Amino acid sequence: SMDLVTFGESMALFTSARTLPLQYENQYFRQMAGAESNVAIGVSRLGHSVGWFSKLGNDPFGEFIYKTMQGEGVDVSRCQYSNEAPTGLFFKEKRNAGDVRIYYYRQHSAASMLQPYDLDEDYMKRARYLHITGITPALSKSCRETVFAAIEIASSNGVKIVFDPNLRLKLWAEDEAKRVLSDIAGKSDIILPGIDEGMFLTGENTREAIAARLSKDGKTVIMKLGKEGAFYQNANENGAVSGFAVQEVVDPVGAGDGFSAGIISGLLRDEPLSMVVKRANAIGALVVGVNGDSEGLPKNEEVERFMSRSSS
Ligand code: CKP
Ligand code: MG
Repeated sequence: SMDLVTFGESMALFTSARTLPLQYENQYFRQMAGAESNVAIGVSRLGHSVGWFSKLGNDPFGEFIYKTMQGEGVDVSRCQYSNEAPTGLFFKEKRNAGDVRIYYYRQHSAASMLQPYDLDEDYMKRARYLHITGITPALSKSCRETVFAAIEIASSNGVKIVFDPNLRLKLWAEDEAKRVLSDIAGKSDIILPGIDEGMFLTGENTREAIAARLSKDGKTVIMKLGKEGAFYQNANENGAVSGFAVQEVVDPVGAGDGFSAGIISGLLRDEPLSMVVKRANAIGALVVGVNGDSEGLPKNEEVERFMSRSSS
């Protein structure tokens, strides 16, 4: 049985080799993207057992993703290839260090064809945690149904659900996103919104008010505040945990997923919540210092070293 199971769309990521508008770029580095696979890689590097699956195109990029996940020590036994549709693509444009823009080529991708039938209930119900992001339900109707089917399996078998809203307004309409993401939040045990996502979901605009709303019914909310750190709340406690100083933000994409990986790892280790959040902050800070969505995800030794050398 797995410490964590997660699923969703991973893509071949093409990062502009230079800092200039994408329409003028003709050289790219191929990397990998996907919030759920980022979290899977992060949690695996921190020493836990992780199962991740998707539906990949039966094409070179699908094989690249599959082998990368396998190489990270993630269980890919439930991952499938489809002959019906290709692996999705994703391009990153660098206008300048602080302005990284993204472009999706993922409509009608293989992953968007995930359906509830693809879930292995026996496999999922034995996990300790299920990680879900708000990207998957935005991909298609069948993906949305798959998310709700997975939630049902988890909640009827005592698997704790960790939910990252990951609001992507490039993928769906605002009102629909609000309705579906609120619905998923209501069925989750641990919610990891950014402050903007917290405002979007609750209509509140202070961290305390957002956290109070989202932590109702025994939930734990851990809200990301960027370089300021995070604010957490559950029925028993709340508090702010300051972030770590970052030398240089090389690439902000993937920081949230690094944070999620840190939270899940800390919860698996049964650490006190303030410590869990502090480690997650450290991991987020380490990820933004490295180019790529998942390349900067650390192993435990590196987290310890970073935390002992930095002041927060
Ligand atoms: O919120 P984050 O910056 O951590 O999320 C990044 C990921 O899955 C990235 O890998 C990208 O492919 C995506 O979010 C997405 O679909 O937007
Ligand atoms: Mg995010």
